[in-house]
Amino acid sequence: MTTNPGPEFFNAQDKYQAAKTPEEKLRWLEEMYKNAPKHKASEKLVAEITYKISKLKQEVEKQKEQAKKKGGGYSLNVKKDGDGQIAIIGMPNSGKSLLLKTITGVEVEVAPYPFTTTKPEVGMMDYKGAKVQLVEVPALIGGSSQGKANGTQLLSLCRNADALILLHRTGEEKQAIIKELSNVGIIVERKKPRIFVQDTEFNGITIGGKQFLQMPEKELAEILKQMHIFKASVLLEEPTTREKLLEAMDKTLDYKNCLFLSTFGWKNDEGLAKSIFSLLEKIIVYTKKPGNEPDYSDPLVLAKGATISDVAQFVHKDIAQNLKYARVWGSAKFPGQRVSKDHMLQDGDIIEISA
Ligand SMILES: Nc1nc2c(ncn2[C@@H]2O[C@H](COP(=O)(O)OP(=O)(O)OP(=O)(O)O)[C@@H](O)[C@H]2O)c(=O)[nH]1
Ligand SMILES: [Mg+2]
Repeated sequence: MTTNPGPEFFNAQDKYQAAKTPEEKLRWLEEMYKNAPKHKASEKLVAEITYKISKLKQEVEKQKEQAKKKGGGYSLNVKKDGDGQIAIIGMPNSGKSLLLKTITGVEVEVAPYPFTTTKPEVGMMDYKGAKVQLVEVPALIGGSSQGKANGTQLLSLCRNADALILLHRTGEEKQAIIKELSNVGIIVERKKPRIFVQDTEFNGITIGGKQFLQMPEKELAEILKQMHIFKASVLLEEPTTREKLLEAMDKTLDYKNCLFLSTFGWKNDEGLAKSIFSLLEKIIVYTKKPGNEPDYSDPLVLAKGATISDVAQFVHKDIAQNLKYARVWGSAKFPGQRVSKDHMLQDGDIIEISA
């Protein structure tokens, strides 16, 4: 019996052999893996590819780590302020300064020539009383991830931010920036895979959510073994191919929410402010004292999933300890319902704490 790979396989193999960087090699090896025949006679071929992939992954990760360390020389990072920091990024002349100026009112230079902005510019956006710090990152270019035009420091600003706004004049510009980000392990166009691998004390690998597994169990165990993981509990919450599993286990990746705006395609309105604020995955809630109106001027900005206990902590530690109950308008079943400490809040809720 022969292994009989198809033309896609050989095409990928040619590209692999011609590839110059470890990233490119990895990409084509993964392509070869996808197109390799999966039967008894080709086991050896597949095992070889798997081995090469795991070696290359290690090499790529090591490079990324070193790139991160190199960036430690000096830093442009902006101290965080407000309820979250969002970096505005894009190629030269993509309209970053105009966006920053329009939304926050900060005086920055907007000009038709490239590289007008040479250092991070900062402004504060108000959204329903929440404060969002916006930082214009000087222009990124093709090659930023290799350190071109201060790229290492600029991408470190991106890594440091809680979320990103990417301005682009064309689809190509957008893709080019996404590539620079992903070269340094910042992923914006997809979410972190919902695949969780946890060490356990028990021998062997247990798998929850097996219906999502898109490879033989033996292969999953084999991949973990190659990473020196022999005891683990694996939980799958989405279709899990080999590529997804490797991605989920890649600790060097940094997933960020990103709003993509076309240079001429945005309008300064409530919708834009809302889209920007929602990048932070936070909620805005208001507190009130018994018998008083809610204080709309001083909202609390909390992480999504926050509970009454979190609000009490914010108000006062002692109150948190002695908290008996709270009343909630909004997410409660009826206005002013009494709820317990672990009641989960929703955006816009009004909370009355009684100690
Ligand atoms: N008409 C129009 N012009 C825009 C828009 N956005 C940017 N521009 C123009 O494009 C040029 C560059 O805008 P900037 O905001 O300075 O761009 P930038 O991305 O900050 O540029 P650098 O700091 O040099 O990287 C300016 O001449 C702007 O007036 C827009 O939405 N509409
Ligand atoms: Mg600018």
